[in-house]
Amino acid sequence: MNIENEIPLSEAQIAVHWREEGYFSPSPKFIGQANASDPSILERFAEDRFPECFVEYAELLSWDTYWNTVLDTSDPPFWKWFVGGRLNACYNCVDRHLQADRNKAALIWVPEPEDEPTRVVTYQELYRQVNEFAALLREYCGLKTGDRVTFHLPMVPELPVAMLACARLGVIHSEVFGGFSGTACGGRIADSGSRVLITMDAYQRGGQLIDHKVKADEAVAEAARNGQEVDKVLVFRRYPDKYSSDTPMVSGRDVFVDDVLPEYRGRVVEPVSMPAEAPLFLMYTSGTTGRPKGCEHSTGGYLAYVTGTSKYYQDIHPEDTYWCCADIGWITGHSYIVYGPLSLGTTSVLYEGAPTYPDAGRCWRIAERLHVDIFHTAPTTIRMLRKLGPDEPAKYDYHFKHMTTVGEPIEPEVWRWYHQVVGKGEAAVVDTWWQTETGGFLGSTLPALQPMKPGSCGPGALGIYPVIYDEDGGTVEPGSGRAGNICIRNPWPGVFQGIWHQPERFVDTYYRKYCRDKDSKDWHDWPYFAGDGAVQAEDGYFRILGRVDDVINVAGHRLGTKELESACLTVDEIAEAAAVPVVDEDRGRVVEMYVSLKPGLRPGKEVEDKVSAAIDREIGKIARPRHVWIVSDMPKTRSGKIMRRVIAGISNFADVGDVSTLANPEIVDDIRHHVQRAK
Ligand code: 6R9
Repeated sequence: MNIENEIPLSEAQIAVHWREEGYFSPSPKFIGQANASDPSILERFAEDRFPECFVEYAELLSWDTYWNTVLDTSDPPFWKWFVGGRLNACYNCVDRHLQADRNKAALIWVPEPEDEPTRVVTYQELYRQVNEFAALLREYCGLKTGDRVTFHLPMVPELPVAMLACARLGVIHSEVFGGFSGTACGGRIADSGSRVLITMDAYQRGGQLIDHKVKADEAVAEAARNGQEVDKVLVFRRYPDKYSSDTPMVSGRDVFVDDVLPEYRGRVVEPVSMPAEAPLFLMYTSGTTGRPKGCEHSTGGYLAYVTGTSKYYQDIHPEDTYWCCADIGWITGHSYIVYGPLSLGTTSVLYEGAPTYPDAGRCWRIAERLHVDIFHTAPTTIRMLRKLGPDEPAKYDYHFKHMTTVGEPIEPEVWRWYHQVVGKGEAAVVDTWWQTETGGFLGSTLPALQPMKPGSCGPGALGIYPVIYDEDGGTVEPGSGRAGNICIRNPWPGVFQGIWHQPERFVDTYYRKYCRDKDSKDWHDWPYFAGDGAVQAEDGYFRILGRVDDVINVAGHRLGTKELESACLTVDEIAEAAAVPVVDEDRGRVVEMYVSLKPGLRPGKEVEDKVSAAIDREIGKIARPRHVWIVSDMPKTRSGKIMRRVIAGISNFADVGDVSTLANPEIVDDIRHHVQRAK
């Protein structure tokens, strides 16, 4: 099947355009205590200080050996940061805090059921657990520096423990979001070449104990179909001494962690001193074409970048109680639940369940009880909380000094509710624009120094120089009101090092489009193409409009249209499929699937259900389409390419653009009639 858009379909094209908003300033109290309150920081990170400015971030870490080169640009665009330096990420997140803060909470885990006790993991306890688990990984699993291991873990403290244990050994972890299906996990196991899978029997979500072990069996089978054998599956138990899954353990392969861990009790494993450029982890994300990409993040540059941005943008101090209400299975959780906050020695809260379970007051009760003072979440959660309990925050006695949003554009109206009602008018708000690939924030406001503007993420972060280019590489000037492709002109320490074992795809996807000279060793010739549409106001603030490629951002999760379409094609009856983004009040965007059937078959609810089930199986329930439309044919170009732009226009009640070049223009009215009447 030939699916391509003549003119690429893009979220940015269906973006809702907001008017420019006014500024908001944080309180003098916030400014008085902020980590970045001296405007000289902006000069220290000015363009003429690049790349040395980032030494300021690197100096927040403890190094075994200092670097000799801050930035090596000899092999563009494979930038290397802090070359010659050596460090261990686990040491930086755990060991170095022991002397002063041994008995301080590193993690506070809140299980979903409110009658289950909260678990506090002090830095000393984290040190013990990480060491014992590292010993198990090394001796029981035979893992060594450079090996990959896949996790398919929900939001439990075992996840950061496992991440840090890998980091201690220099083993590359690859966590697959718990909500993804076993099949999706299996594909990632195979791609990364992991022979160990770490999972859990079950977890609580939305009031249910969900069987998770079943997905491990599917994952191992899928990995095997792709040529990768998994010889060990480590299973954590959600409840001690009890197996909470109906799925049998496979003898010789599956083992309960708490059956083997006692052997490693009290063991201490020396942190392995890793080169700054050694990969720390892989994080898979959806791309324009083909299978998900394993984004590879470095140890030194990444850790320096997330530590620096956690300190200055989220204003994390060691004495804060910080809660990022997101899942560690996404980049946000890696950077801003685990590595950034722990590197700064703060207390990071982990919540297992749904933010609205059992009611819209749950988050505010957690905040009140734990004295959370920094809160971080995504617009989709904010919209949901606002809808279900607009007046709930006022009922609870908590006080945030700072709040963050991430993952998708936030509507100014929703922003104002977040600021006034959730933040009680006291909290500074930062809207942070960035990506799995970028490791940390790219666009945001420094909370005490740059005023907030609802709907805009802000200017480039410290040391980041974004620019908007048009399709031909011309610069779109600030204040012109024109949208274009947002790019970053310079490298930065948090940028990913590559796509796991696909260097060409890495260069093609992110650097080819605006590269000025492929033989150049000068970073100025290699802007990073982010794949987002944006406009820049006169004041330099950016407004992100959405993806310009074939990726749909649903409630902050990236889904590739190709992945969705391939899942549909696993259903026998389906001849062709097209996925389009549709603007949705609660989730930002949702997916609608258009499918056509093989000749002679009749449309019906049964086929629609099969399509939804196939997406659940291949990707996971988060990708489930809002609607499956069965159409008699797809709008196509004369060369047979499906025009998603036209379908997206219909689904969004928007202009479908010029259809005169279609091979079958009459189908447009047919589909419009069918779909718009039913909506
Ligand atoms: C961190 C994360 C990345 C895509 C990105 C963009 C969208 C993220 C945003 C935002 C508007 C923000 N995005 N933050 N859009 N405002 N503050 O979300 O990573 O899952 O890789 O998604 O999300 O479209 O390209 P990831």
